[in-house]
Formats: sequence, C-alpha cells, structure tokens
Amino acid sequence: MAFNWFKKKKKQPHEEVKTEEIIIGDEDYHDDNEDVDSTITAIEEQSDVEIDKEIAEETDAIVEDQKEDQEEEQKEEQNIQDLEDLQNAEKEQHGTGFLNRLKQGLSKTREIFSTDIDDLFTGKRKLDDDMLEELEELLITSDIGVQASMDILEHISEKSFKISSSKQLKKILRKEIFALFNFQEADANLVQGKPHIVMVIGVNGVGKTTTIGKLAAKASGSGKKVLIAAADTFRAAAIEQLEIWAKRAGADIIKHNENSDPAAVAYDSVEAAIARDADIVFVDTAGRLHTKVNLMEELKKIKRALAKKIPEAPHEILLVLDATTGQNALSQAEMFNKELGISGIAITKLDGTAKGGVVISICSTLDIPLRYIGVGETIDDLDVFNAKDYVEALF
Ligand SMILES: Nc1nc2c(ncn2[C@@H]2O[C@H](COP(=O)(O)OP(=O)(O)O)[C@@H](O)[C@H]2O)c(=O)[nH]1
Ligand SMILES: [Mg+2]
Repeated sequence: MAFNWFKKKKKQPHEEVKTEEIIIGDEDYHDDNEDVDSTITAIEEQSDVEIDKEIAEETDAIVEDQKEDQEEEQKEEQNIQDLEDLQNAEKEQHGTGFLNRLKQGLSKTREIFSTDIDDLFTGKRKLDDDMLEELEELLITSDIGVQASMDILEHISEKSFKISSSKQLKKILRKEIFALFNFQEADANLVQGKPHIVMVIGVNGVGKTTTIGKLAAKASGSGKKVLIAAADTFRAAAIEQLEIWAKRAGADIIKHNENSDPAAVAYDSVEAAIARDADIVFVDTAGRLHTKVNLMEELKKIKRALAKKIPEAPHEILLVLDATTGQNALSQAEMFNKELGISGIAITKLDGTAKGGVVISICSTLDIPLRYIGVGETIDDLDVFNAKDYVEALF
C-alpha cells in the first residue's frame, strides 16, 4: 500500500494582483504629462492598498487557523490529561505489581513499539514517506488493525515536521494510541445482583476456565462467597480442570456428569447460590460441541436457564478472547455479541505474543468494554484493564 502522507493540501500561492492595463498614447503624454503621472501613481497606490488588504486578510485567516489548531490541540491534551488522572486514581487502588507483569508479558509486542521504531531512524534525522510506510507495517504487524493504523499515520504525518528522532515519534505515537481507546464506563452500566451471575463464553481454548479460576480467586480473596458452575460438560477433563481452580480459589463448584445438559447445570448453580447465600457465580461454558449441536443455540439455552430464578441473570456475559489470534478475535467478538449480547471482554495470552496491538483494535472498534487482561497462567496474571498502563507497557 503506497501512501503519500506528505501530499497535503497546500495554501494557494498569492494570486497576482491584476492592474488594469494602462495605455497612454503619445498625445496624452505630451498634452498632460502631470495628469498621467498622478493617474499612474493613484492606480499604483490603489493596487498597493488592495495587495496590503489581501495580505492582511490572509494573515488574519492563517492566524485564526493556527489559533483553532492550538485550541483543538489543547482540548485534546486536556481530555487525555483528564483520562490519565482518572486512571491514575484507579491505579492507586490496584497497585503496580501487575504493571510489571504486564510489561514482562508484552515484551514481544514492545519490541515492535520500541526497538523496531528506534531502527526506523537509523542513519536518518527526518521522518519521510518510506519511514511512514515502514511504521504502518509495524503497526499492522502488532495487529492494531488497518483502520487504526491509518488514522494514527494520518495524524503523525500532519505532525511530521515536529519529528526528528524516534523519541519524538514514540511520544506522539503514545498520545495517538491512547486517544484511540474508547472509554466505556463498564461498572456504571452493570446491574449488580445478589447472587451476581457472570456467564463466561468464548471459543475453545481461549482461556475461559483459567480466567474464571483467576476471577474466582480474586473475588474470594476480597471476602466474597464464590460459586463456580461447570456448564462445560463436553469433556470430563474440563470439569476436572475447573474443580482444581475452584479448590485453589476457595470456591464451591456445581457440576454434573460429562455430556449432561449444560443448561441444567446452570439452573442448579443459581438455585444453589441462592440457597447458600453466595455473592457471585461464574458459569463456565464450552467453546465447541458435538458438531450436530449449535454452540450459539446451546449458549442461549444456558442464558435462559440462568434467568429462570433471577430474571436479570446473567448480570454479565464475559467474552474471553485469545490475543494470539489477532484480528480474528474481533470477528469472534462481533459474532458472539450479535448472538448473545456481551457486557464485557477479557483478553488472554498477551504474554508471549507480538499481537498486543489487538487490544487497541478491540478498544477502538468495538463498543464493548474491555474488562480484564491476562498475561500468564497463574492466579496473579489477570487484572482489570487499564489503558494508561497498557500504553505505558507498550513503549
Ligand atoms: N500464556 C498464557 N496462557 C494462558 C492464559 N490464559 C489461559 N492460558 C492457557 O490456555 C490454555 C487454554 O485455557 P483454558 O482456560 O482451558 O481455555 P478454555 O477452553 O477457553 O476454557 C491453557 O493451557 C491455559 O493455561 C494467559 O493469559 N497466558
Ligand atoms: Mg474450559
């Protein structure tokens, strides 16, 4: 894809001011020399005034444009500052331990945003078209998505005159990336239930069971009574895996036999949660079924079963996506959202992938809040998503 990022609209050069052609015949010249001279002077003076006026008008317009640009930039910076303040307050609550894990986990993605961008400037002192094309390739490699990378490049090319080092480029890039995040107030829109029912969905192997284990441990750790429902009845091993996590998290588990009806497990888990006065229920589901059973229909059945005792349930439907699948994760999100309606997303396996840009892609294109990110297989490797930390960990 060849883009000429520098081909920007230029201001039209000043048009030459046309003065009327003055033909002065010999007769006139000899007859009234002074009159002619003063006419010429008057005309010249008039054109000078017109030129001055035109220049003044253009200067005013340029100054006005610059003022507007400045105001817009200030507004943008203020918005970013407000978000940063908000997120800093959140960070104080969450601590910084996870940030280190995130940085470590994102090291492959960071190679693109740090080392590779540094390399762009090797032997060069100015951002040119070739470098912008290379930058675009880097962004796409990180799975940031074509639209997001085009938007970023457009803004960067506009500011290219300010960029003469990789440090400057990265500073602007950070700002551009941060501005791409859609900040949905996930918690404000959530209805809290008692028990609060969270149905966890996603294709096979994305990390649903692991994510439930981690979330259950966190909830338990904060003093909540947690119940886990083993509604992935596809394989016996899936139920066993969940049992291990439940034990680790100190949570109760509701399970049936392998291949039993997952909707029945879901129904039982709500009944048990009410009876046991549980605070939160995590419902594990299958990501694939016997080919004759339609996964979406099965998930809808589970959803209906959860609502039988508590009409608002499930209070949350959390979709788990695997970062290593890159842009494919986006189509999964669209598909599950269309069929079931998703209230939040968890992205796993950000450790060891160079496709960390997919987080930006998801946050900028989908209207669904990214709630959690996972950077490893242990209980501590999952936390609430924080855009500022994420951008910080990328550079
Ligand atoms: N590296 C890494 N592995 C993960 C992460 N989350 C889950 N996994 C692994 O992914 C595999 C599939 O996870 P699982 O929870 O069984 O997926 P499910 O089929 O969606 O329930 C397991 O080996 C997990 O340990 C993560 O954040 N990072
Ligand atoms: Mg599972």
